[in-house]
Amino acid sequence: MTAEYQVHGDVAVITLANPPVNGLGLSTRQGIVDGLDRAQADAAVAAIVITGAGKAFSGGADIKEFGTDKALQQPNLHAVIAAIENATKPVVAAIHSVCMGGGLELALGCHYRLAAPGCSVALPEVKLGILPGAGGTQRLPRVVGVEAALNMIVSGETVKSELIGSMPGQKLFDKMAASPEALAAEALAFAQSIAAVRPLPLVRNLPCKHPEGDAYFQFARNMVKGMAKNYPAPLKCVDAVEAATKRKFADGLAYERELFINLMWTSESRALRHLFLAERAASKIPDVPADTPQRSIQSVAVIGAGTMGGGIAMNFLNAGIPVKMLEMKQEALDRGIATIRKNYEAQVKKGKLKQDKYEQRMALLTTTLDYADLKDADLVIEAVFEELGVKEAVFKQLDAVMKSGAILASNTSTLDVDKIASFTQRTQDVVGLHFFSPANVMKLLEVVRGEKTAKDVLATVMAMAKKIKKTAVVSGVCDGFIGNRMIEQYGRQGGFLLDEGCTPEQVDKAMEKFGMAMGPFRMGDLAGNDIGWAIRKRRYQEKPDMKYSKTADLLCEKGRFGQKTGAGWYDYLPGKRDAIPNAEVVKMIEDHRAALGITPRKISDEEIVQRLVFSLVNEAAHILEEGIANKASDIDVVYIFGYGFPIYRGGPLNYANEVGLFNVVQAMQRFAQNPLDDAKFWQPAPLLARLAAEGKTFN
Ligand code: 3H9
Repeated sequence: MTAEYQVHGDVAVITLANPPVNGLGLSTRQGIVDGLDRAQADAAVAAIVITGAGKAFSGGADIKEFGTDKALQQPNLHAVIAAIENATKPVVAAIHSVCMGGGLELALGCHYRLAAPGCSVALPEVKLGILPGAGGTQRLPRVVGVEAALNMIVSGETVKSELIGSMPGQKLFDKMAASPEALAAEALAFAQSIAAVRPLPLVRNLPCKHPEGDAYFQFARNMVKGMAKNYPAPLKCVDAVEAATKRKFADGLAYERELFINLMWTSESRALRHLFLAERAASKIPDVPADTPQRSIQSVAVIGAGTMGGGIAMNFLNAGIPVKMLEMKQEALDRGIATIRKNYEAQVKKGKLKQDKYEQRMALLTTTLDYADLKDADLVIEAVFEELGVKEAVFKQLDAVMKSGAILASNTSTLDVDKIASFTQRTQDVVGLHFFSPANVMKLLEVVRGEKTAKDVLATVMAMAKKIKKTAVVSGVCDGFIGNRMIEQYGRQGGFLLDEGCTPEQVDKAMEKFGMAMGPFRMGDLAGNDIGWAIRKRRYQEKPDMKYSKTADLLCEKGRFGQKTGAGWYDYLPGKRDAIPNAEVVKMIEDHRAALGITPRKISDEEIVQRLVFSLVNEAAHILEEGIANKASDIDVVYIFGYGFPIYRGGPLNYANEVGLFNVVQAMQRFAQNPLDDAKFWQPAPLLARLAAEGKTFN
């Protein structure tokens, strides 16, 4: 049983004990009900306290139980809350640290609530694509008012307990404890003080009205509709809270339950729940246990003050870690510093950063032209030109000067990290840290594990990623690692589609309608088409059999490198990012098509989406099978946080699971029949073929 029972004097204390956050799984729910029964049967007990062990009161329903039989087994959370409400002795919730979702709903079912300051209070279900399903939408408005409750429920955002405690007229907390440490003793004393009070107060009996009624909810609905876009849950939250103001409590509760169950079955909720677990799972490396010792990172050096180096440096400055930046020339350093300043100043102007914080961050930044000045850094990250010879020179220098035990990292996006490590005498200290541009904004960090990378280096950089608020995913060494290796196939399909009859605009629109932050051609213009060009030139040498469309090369030959040159697949006005279709580019594509003797055909958006997304899926299956990625969910995390894949689709592999792997393979077999496509590529990866044949998913 994951709830403990103790009696202190005449007060029984039920302690939720289901680490890490006291999720309300079956055994915890059963433990609460058993505790209530024991306390009521014991004549010496006058009142009951429910609290949580460790670092939470409760983080809510056990997310890992969703979709399993356990979630359905009695006592469900409704039954537990009913048992509390119907208890013959007063039940006091002693709340601390984290009180979220079902945890808050449980507390709202208690007769009294005592909260420690500093506790994070939320109904965050909407972030999982659902709504509070155990009375949260019906009880919270009764204790904090309709508007505050709707705000919390629709946003899912956390509010600190002391803030709620200070709201005039709030009835969520009957008392605030003096401190988290004082909570347990104060809860016992409070329980004794109200032990004899009858009738027992119930939140469900409080009134729930909004003075403007219909008008308010119409207004709220309009606001939420604009923001919710592809997510059904937020609008349902409005419906549920409105029901709290218009229906009898029991009817409102039943309506909430119906909405909750319907949302639970949506693909959007499955995607969000998948992503919640995937993001947390990404930080776990199968052969690097959680207790692996870590090296200390007190200072960082960055080689290269370009866009990438500057962005990387900002991450550490933001986290309060001193950075020393190295360049070959003073002018390059000056330019780099000016860019960092410009970025921070833009944040100050927007009110996102306080002036004194900006100054504190800049004070942590120093520069040098001399490698010897870097020697004491705990971590050095190289962000120089993407060419092996240049990397060799840098790593040889680093090997010569850096202190023993320093971690040497390369920000390479495609090059062989093992080769880079071999330029040093300390291959165990070398790792890839592939930041995504703009490095101070994008959440993804691909950690590239070399053949010799030491386990403590991996443990250290994974922990460091958390500190600088990145989501880190480990990739093995291969050309392009997880993300760029997959994007190459996606880009190739984009090229074939142009040859066969599409315009860049049609492809981009189809992908953006699917939910991508940007279609492939707008993305190329943003990243710089010359980068892909350089990679392709290398590929033409290394993989002469690989089939490519030549349109992207023709574009680059015209100098249309993208936004930075004001012209790429589209035109761009100075200082603006709007992509304006260009007739000459369309003509260039048509001429090339004619030169190849291809008669253009009308291609549906569905085909565009399937070819692009399933190309990611097939390459991902190879990546998984080769052990480059540890698990399927890591690949989804890479695509959501690094490539703008729609969150509500949960990543390419989650999407493939939703479509059904059998259907994915069928589509691939169709694409393989197209003589203008690459039939060899469309042979389903063995792993994919096997899973599809067995009726399984990537999970
Ligand atoms: C709900 O309550 C539905 C009801 O309305 C109706 C029911 C009928 N369950 O984030 P962290 C695990 S829906 C199980 O890194 P932090 C997490 O997987 C639920 N496990 O820590 C991870 O495990 P591991 C509504 C959970 O300190 C570990 O805890 N509640 C749950 O940065 C640490 O997580 C939510 O949506 C859970 N509910 O933040 C709360 N929550 O170590 C979602 C966490 O194996 N949770 N875990 O990887 C959070 O927002 C944060 O995790 C929390 C801690 C603030 C609690």
